[in-house]
Amino acid sequence: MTVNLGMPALREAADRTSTQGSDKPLVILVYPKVDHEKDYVYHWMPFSLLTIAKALLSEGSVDVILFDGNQADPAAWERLLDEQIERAVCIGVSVMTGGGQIGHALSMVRAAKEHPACPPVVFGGPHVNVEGEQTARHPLVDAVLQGPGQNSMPAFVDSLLGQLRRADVPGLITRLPDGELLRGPTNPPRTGSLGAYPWHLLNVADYIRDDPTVATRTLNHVSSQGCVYQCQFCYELTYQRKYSAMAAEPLLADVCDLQARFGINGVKFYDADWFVNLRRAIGFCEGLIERDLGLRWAASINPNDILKARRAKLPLLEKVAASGCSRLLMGVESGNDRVLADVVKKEVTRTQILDVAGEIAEAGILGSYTFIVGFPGESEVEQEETYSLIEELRGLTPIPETRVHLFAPYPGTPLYDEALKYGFEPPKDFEGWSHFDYYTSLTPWTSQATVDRARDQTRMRLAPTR
Ligand code: B12
Repeated sequence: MTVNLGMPALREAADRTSTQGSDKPLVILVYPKVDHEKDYVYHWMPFSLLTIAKALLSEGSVDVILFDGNQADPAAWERLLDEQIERAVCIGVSVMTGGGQIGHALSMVRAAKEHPACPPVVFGGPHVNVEGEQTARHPLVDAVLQGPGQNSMPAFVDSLLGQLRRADVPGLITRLPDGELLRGPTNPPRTGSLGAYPWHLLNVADYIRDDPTVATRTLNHVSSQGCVYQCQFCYELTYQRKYSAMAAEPLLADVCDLQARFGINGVKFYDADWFVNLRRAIGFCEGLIERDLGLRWAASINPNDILKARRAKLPLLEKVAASGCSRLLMGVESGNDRVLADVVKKEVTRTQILDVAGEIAEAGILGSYTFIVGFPGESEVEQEETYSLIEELRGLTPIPETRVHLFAPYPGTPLYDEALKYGFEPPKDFEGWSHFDYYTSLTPWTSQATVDRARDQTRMRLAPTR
């Protein structure tokens, strides 16, 4: 949903930055719009930028404005530029591969560069982390920062303020006048410093959703970065950032704070895998039960987390259910054991998947299972096994959600290289990645029939359950 941000709303946005009268240099952080399937309403808070803003603000030397292209339109961007660009020391733009985000980012940067006072524009985010050099070569991009922005962005700003040499900015790649690339030192994969975000930079109320699988006033949250599993299609593997998570107590404090400030009654976690640390998970559940906040929540889980909890004799799902968790999202990927073991490296079998899904249903939690069809080299018989697994899972109560994705080769992942061998032709430049539309077939071996069937087998709960 695009909210047309009129003048009063923009004024409110300016107030949120608390920058009036401030003579500090300004950093403008931008999360460009993501294009979605029709009727998609879940435009969540840009945690990438909140994390970076928190690091910048903690140094105390700059002001920050955060502009979310999913909430405000191009006219609001123009107005922001007119009002603030003179004071800006740089514009930081976050992009992931696909979803049209790169195209929207470039339009916004083009508009900014029409202002004579436009400061350097620096790109970061998941796409940049894997295609840094290609991005840095685009004429509208002044620099890129690879890796966690909480490390690199404050250093980049210091370099613009003359307090650090450019060559010392971690993760930097920038074009020199002779066309050569200057590179800073490697940005350590250390992340951390999540939580207690500078919420005042956003109008948080705009992000609260009535989510039929969680609660009427649900807000998203990201409480960890990185993952410990090896799924061969996943970007996390490539990025190789060290897994780092907020401990249970500060996370509970964050949730309580959000409830007190914004009256939320649900939290949906978008961590790659919220359950990597089982003791943290149980600590969080116990804390919620103790505080009795009346909150419902949802998160992502790897089937191995449940198997690990069993081996460690931890009452994981019991606590999870008792604490108000209404939905668990699990990437199952395939119903075929060869694909699971050799292609995806999921580290579980079909039998184990059925087993853990049964346990989730018994705990009364809605399972939401995602699958991928069209892996390079996957046979029709193997795909049939995915659909038969979906049928078996649908026999559970509560009836799980199922979503079938088409395999999309994301750059940097092991299966991307495999896809190239099978004839996938990648976009040739930075701009080309913008048209990488994951809802359509991206690979030459995926037929329209495969696409249609995947869509047909995608069944999500769209109507409120209460
Ligand atoms: C929330 C989310 C979304 C939200 C968008 C958020 C929003 N505000 O609306 C929605 C649901 C819209 C979304 C959609 C998609 N997403 Co998404 N999404 C995520 C998710 C789950 C969390 C992102 C997040 O907040 N992370 C936490 C923050 C703190 O970390 P971060 O984003 O990595 O940011 C850090 C660095 O990258 C860097 N950084 C980021 N931006 C910037 C900017 C600057 C200037 C600098 C210096 C640094 C920097 O610093 C940050 C702090 O450390 C991630 C997976 C994950 N858990 O990270 C996937 C992820 C970002 N999505 C991904 C993808 C591919 C998509 C889709 C394009 C397709 C899909 N399969 O889902 C779709 C778009 C659908 C379409 N139409 O095609 C991939 C991106 C891979 C890639 N190579 O780009 C990820 C990584 C999932 C994965 N594991 O593969 N997504």
